[in-house]
Amino acid sequence: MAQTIRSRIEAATKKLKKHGQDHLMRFADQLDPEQKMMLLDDIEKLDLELIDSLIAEYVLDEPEHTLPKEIGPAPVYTVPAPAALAPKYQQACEHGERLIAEHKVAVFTVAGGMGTRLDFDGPKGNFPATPVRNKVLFRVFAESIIATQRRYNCVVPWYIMTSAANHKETVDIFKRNNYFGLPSENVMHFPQGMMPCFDRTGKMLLAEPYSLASSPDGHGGSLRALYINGALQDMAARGIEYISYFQVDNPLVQVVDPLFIGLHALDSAEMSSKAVVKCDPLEKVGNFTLADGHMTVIEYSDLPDELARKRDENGRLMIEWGSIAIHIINRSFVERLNKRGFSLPWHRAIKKVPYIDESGNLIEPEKPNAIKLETFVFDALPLADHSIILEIDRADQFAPIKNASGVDSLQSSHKLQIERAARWLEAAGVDVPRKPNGDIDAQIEISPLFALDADELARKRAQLRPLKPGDIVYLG
Ligand code: UD2
Repeated sequence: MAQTIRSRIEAATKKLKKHGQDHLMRFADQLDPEQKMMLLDDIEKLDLELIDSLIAEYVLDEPEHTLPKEIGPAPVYTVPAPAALAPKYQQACEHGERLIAEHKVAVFTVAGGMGTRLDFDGPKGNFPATPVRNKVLFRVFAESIIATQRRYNCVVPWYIMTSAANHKETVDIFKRNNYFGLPSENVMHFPQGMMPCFDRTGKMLLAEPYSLASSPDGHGGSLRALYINGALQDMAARGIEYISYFQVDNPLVQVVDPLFIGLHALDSAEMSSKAVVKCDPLEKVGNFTLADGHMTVIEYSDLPDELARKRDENGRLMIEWGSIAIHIINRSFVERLNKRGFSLPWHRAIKKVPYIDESGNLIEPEKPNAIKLETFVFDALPLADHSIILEIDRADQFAPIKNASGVDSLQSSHKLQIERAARWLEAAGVDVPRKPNGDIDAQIEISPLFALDADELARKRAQLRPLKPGDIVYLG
């Protein structure tokens, strides 16, 4: 055993030296056997050839984002349906419902991010998100899945991508909560890949004398993680053809949308997206464009302000559609990408990353000191043979919780959740009290188990009572 470890250390040191990274073995002699194994496990997983090329391209150099030559507005299915397309929307809705009922649709949540902006300790999916019952995000999605299964008398399996930093805790949360009411065999957790963090000279950093500083490889890593962790095989065995993809931070997401799935399937698309009209030309969302003929998202940070503000002759923004990170992705598309081999472009971010210095001290940097590399799932859009975009009403489906305060915070999300519930009640004929400034004068929460949409709520009109100012109402 001791011999094996010694020879592994020698081999790792030799390999690292060749790539100028042997400082990672600096403390190896002082580690206990278990720690030595941990360090070796980290290092033996590294693809040092790939890392060398990433360092040259993205760490030592800041690659300039080159915009595609021709950028034009992306075609979008708008809502409500334009008169000429009303029959198609109707047909799509029915087709989507059939695909759901035939067990061909799975839900996929990416929950591997670190959630640092939220200042919350633990997996973001465990963040209390709803305004009355403080249900955590995972419970909200689980209730939507249960309600969908009841409505269509089907099974909708749920795949959840975690990361090394939160995998165990996420699985424990599901176990402690009895999988939020879902059968455990229909819920699968799997971790995404990790990427080492680099200092500005391209050296990998140590988080401990026995482990590398690393971070999740971005939600683009989900396309590989689905494959290497057996999720795609599990889907194939269940007959799943369509993956309904969304981020963990949005409690208003419609986890499975028949219209979206139907339009995507009728148009033989491989990866499609939902979009909103941006509320500001510089809103911090990805921008849908047709770039050199391919559906493409340009992240807000890569879009020059001048282009973001450009308007056509009718005064409309040329690039007016924002991505809210909701997609339908064909299982066969992800399989094809993985079998043929694919790579997504890397994006670099400079962040504060604690590290162990040459003397073995833990340094907590005050300023950003390290480079993290990530890939983005929407960079797979141009690889799809065909892609559609469906507009959604932002107020109805988008209330993300990303920041501790201000824009996209718990406070703004609560407000949007309550306003949606109020609109659904008003549409059902229930009076909702408002303050003089128009704000809703009540706390309202509607569980997806009570109503998945406004129409379902209206059908339960007989169970609804009028609201008084200051009421706290939970419909569950
Ligand atoms: C994302 C989109 C932005 C817009 C917005 C809508 C990017 C780069 N930008 O911004 O265009 O659509 O969402 O809300 O995506 N995640 C992982 N693993 C990772 C990194 C992230 O699972 O390695 C998950 C994370 O848990 C979260 C989601 O991806 O659910 C969003 O990640 P983010 O917070 O980095 O992206 P954001 O909100 O700035």
